[in-house]
Amino acid sequence: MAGLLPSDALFLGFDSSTQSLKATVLDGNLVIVDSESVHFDTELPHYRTKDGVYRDPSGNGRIVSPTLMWVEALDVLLEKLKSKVDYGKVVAISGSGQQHGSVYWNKHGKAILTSLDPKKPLRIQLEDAFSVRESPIWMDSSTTSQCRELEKAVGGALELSKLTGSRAYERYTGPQIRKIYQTQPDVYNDTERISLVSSFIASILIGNYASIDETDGAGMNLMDIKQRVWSKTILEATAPGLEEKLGHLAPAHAVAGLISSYFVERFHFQKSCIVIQWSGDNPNSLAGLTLNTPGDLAISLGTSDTVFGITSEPQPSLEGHVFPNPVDPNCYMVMLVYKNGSLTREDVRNRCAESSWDTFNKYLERTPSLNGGKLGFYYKEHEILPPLPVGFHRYVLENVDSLNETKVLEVQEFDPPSEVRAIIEGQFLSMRGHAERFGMPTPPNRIIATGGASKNESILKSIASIFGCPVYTVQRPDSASLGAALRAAHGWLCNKEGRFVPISCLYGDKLDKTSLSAKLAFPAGDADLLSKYTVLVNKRMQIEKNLVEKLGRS
Ligand code: 5FX
Repeated sequence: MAGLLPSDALFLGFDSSTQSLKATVLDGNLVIVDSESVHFDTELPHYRTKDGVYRDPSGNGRIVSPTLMWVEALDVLLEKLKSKVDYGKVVAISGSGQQHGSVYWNKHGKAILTSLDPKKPLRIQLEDAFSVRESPIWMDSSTTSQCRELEKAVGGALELSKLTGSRAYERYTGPQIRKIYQTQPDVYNDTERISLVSSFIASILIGNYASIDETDGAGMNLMDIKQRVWSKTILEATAPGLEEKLGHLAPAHAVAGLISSYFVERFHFQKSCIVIQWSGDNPNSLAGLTLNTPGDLAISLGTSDTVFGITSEPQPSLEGHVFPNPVDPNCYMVMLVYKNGSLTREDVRNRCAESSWDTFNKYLERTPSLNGGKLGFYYKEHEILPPLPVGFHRYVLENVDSLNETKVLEVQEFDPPSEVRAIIEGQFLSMRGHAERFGMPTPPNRIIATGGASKNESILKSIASIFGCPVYTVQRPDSASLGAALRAAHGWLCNKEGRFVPISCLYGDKLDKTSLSAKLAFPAGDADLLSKYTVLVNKRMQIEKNLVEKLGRS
């Protein structure tokens, strides 16, 4: 804006997420001009994924996705978008990838990438480029022993967190790489380069291996978060020769490379179009939501639910994650992640609300705040936070309204409307409890809600009551691809100026004229109700602690 971006230029942002590949196109005024998506299960049914993934039926927690499906999705998406968007006007591209997922290029990977034939689709050319055809993704929970080994190598979980921003998590890429090295040494030895989902698609776009960016790199348990370099101690504890397979790190606003001739010839992109480093989906959402004030929180409601904010003084702990901020090298983002997000809400909707969001919302509106003391814990997948296995747990707290010492009774089931309120209150009480414990402010200044479920007003109202702050929404729930398009514009500007430029320069005081502005959806809930929820949060955290002691992964 303010003349910093050419008015006739376009900026293209992708989001390669768990269930789909999306694209958002911004013009030089930061207004969305087009968007498109490819849904994996329905548009690429030959991969036979369910929700974009394969779950190991033996229940060992292994969850992967077919790497080639992501490639074919790019073929299909670019075809779909070409009738709507003049690719010749796109001056910069960036993207977002589900965090932590990894791709293993074999010894032919680079040669294949650098000689793509524009007459053929990508999928058939990349078929033989990988040493393993199925990529471990963020939903995987099969690497508990590798996590403990990495923590031990640096003196414990807290030490690993101080060094890398997180204790070891099963879905993190370092433990995943170690598991491949231990269980499939041939695959590991045959691997020339390891990419994250983000750097993987950037590699295809530039026709060469793209660097991993420092922000998504922090989701691997391998990077020294302060120095922003690979930690030699942890690399050695993970697998031999790993540094070479990872390549260099790069800041998120840096240029990954020029678009490859494949896309120039096949889709008529201009030769000078640059690809800005791709990053993780949550960091891109942070950018897309223009989060820039400590005290603002974002809640992203998608396949995973995440809560994040920014800080200049991170204090990594045993809970949550710290990543470099993708649009401000001087500060960090802090984040909590829940695996049981939209798919678990949908499960309750299907079981209790006639598979209808209207009925679900009617039940939510009809039941009282605090749910008469009915508290539920719903883990359809092994949960990350808290680390609990698949299972549903329901309790009734007596006298919840009077704030007296209550008796807690475990029960087998709730009536359908109470079950609906129990999952929604349960998810947000947990977010509030863990966000407070992680040092995020309470009540926050404001919450910006994004992701598919942020369209649901009944859910937003519950967030405003439980957190006691106003809730804002953005024009479009797909903040990750929007954030990627914005980062494309930001990277383009930094490159043009030859120095880092604060991202706010792009919109100045004209944010409300762009597609990035947020609007008030609900004011803060009332103070009396907030204090009752405060009591309920504490009770819930106590019950959760007991569950973790009884059933939790260490
Ligand atoms: C973040 O740490 C996560 O694991 C998830 O939010 C994934 O990024 C979802 F794609």
